[in-house]
Formats: sequence, C-alpha cells, structure tokens
Amino acid sequence: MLIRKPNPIRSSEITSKDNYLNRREFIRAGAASGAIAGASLSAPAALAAVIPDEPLAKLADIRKPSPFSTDETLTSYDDVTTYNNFYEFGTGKDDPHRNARDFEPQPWSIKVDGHAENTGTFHLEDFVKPHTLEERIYRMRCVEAWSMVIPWVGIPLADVLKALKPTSKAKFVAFETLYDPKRMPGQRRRVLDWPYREGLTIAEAMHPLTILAVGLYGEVLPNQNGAPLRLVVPWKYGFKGIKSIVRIRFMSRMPQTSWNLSAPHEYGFYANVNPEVDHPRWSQARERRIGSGLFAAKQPTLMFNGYAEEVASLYDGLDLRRNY
Ligand SMILES: Nc1nc2c(c(=O)[nH]1)N[C@H]1C(S)=C(S)[C@@H](COP(=O)(O)O)O[C@H]1N2
Ligand SMILES: [Mo]
Repeated sequence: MLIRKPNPIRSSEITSKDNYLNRREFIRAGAASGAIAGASLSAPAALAAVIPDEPLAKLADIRKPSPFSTDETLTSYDDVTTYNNFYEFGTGKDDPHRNARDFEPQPWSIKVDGHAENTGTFHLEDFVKPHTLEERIYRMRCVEAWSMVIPWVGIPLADVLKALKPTSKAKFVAFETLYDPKRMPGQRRRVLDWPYREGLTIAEAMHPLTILAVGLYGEVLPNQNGAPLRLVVPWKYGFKGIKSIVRIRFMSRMPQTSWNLSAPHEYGFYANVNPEVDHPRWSQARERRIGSGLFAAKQPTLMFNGYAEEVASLYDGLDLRRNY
C-alpha cells in the first residue's frame, strides 16, 4: 500500500555516479544473459512496469550514452528526489516527496488538440512506446539559483510531435499539468492559477535537446519529479519543465504560462538561462550546485545553461540583455 511503484534499488545506495555506472553494468550483464525479465532489481524491469511489453531492444537504448549528456558529477538520487519544486504537492522543497507518495500516475492519458492532424486522447503507453528511450544527463538550473545534474530517461519531444503532425499554423506548443485537487493537495490553495501551464515555440519544442522524461536514474519517474511524463528543456530555467502533463496543444499564438501570469516582471515566456540578466530580486550570475556541500562556493552560471552552442541560433532576433 505504501509504495506500489517500483523503487528497485534503495535510494540510499544510489548516491554517486560510480554507483550508477556500476548498476548500469549490472543491468547490461542481466540483459546479455537474458535474465532481465525475472530480475526485479533491474531498471528495465522497472520501466517495463509503466510501459508494458516494452521490447528489450528498446530498453537497451536507455543504456546508450547520448552525445548531449554531460559528464559532470551526478546529483545524488536522494537529492534529486527529495529536494523538489512541485507546488501541486506543497511549496516546501521537501513537501513533494512526502505529499506525492500515494499519488497514482496510472492509468494516464494525454489530450492532444489544436493545430495538428492527429488530435485526440492518447494512453501514456501509446504515446511513449513507438519512440526510443534514451538517457540524457542534463544540468538543471532553477530560477532560484540552484542547480543539479540529472540522468533523465526519456524521448525526444520532436519524435512525439512529428507523429502528431502539426499543421503550418502551429507556431507554439502549450502544456498543462493535471488539475485534480483531490490527488494534488497543493492545488487546494491558490498559490498559482491552476492548472500549471507551460509552453514553447515550435522550434524550441522540436530541438533535439528537448525531451519528455519518463524516468531518471534508469527507473520510472518518481511522483515528486513529475510522474509519469514531464518536460525537460535544459537551456531554460527549471520552471519551464512542466510535470505530470495531461494536455498538449498546438497553437498559432504564444500560450499563457503559469509563472509569467503570476509575476510577469519576474518570469518571461522564454526564460532562457542567462547569467547576465538578474532576477529583479537576486543575481543570476552564480548557482549553488545541490549536494556540493554546505561550504562549497557557488559556481558561475553559463549562458543558456551551457547549451549555447546548440541553441543560441534559435534566438538570433532576440535581445539577450532583456528578461523574456
Ligand atoms: N506542474 C509543475 N511543474 C513544475 C513545477 C511545479 O511546481 N508544478 N516546478 C518547476 C520548477 S520551478 C522546477 S525547478 C522543476 C523542478 O523539477 P525537479 O523537482 O524534478 O527537480 O520543476 C518545474 N515543473
Ligand atoms: Mo525552479
């Protein structure tokens, strides 16, 4: 009754990159010997729980390193899953992991509407299954000036969107989180105008760095990290990475987004990580890497969170000294 969701390795064991890599070796060995189906300890088995009948070949892909991955030290599993922003489960950093424990992210469906040929309501499995799961180790920079390095498992958003066949009218993609105050107790208070909403330009959404994550650390996405499906856009502030998505809408105009609606002078639509543009209430020049220790110095924040080479050309017309 407590945790029905697979947590194949005790979180306390997953505290370093070495451990994680060793575990991947273990998984690889398991797959090679054909022992995977019965090995409830394996990450692929955990993913199979959310994506039934996932063929082994596909799961093998999550062990393929991506050229987009950073080799920086991973933030520990404990920190990634206990220090969270997910206001639907409370505004404190340790609220989500406590209050989302009993959240049931299955079954799950996603409504697709707007300017696309393939609109309708899709089961999560049908949405994810046709695409290849990949591991992407990305920096995540929160607008609050802290950061993490997270090994996501997901699919390129572009793969999903292409399958939905947006029309030429689709210039933006809007996303919505589940609205269900019975299951998401934080929604009983109007700290935000629920449901949480986010959006991207179609070019940002189609960029190969942009993914829909279904897992992290080789296992199914924990509830507090946005189960069962969340957006990850590594060159933008973390709030763009909307969790527990139930709706994707292709739009001709720029969609409204939650943090921009709530404080327009503080949070823009683009929200690209930019060390040169301060938040009205604090500097964005440096960031605290979670897990680096109480006395560790803050590290410099990089333009586009270090992904400038990949994405800067998307913003050729924009004045980067302004806060969008
Ligand atoms: N639905 C929803 N998505 C959300 C948030 C939220 O409160 N609700 N918080 C955002 C913020 S501010 C950040 S920094 C990241 C945090 O993701 P993590 O908890 O998985 O590290 O999720 C983003 N996505
Ligand atoms: Mo954030």
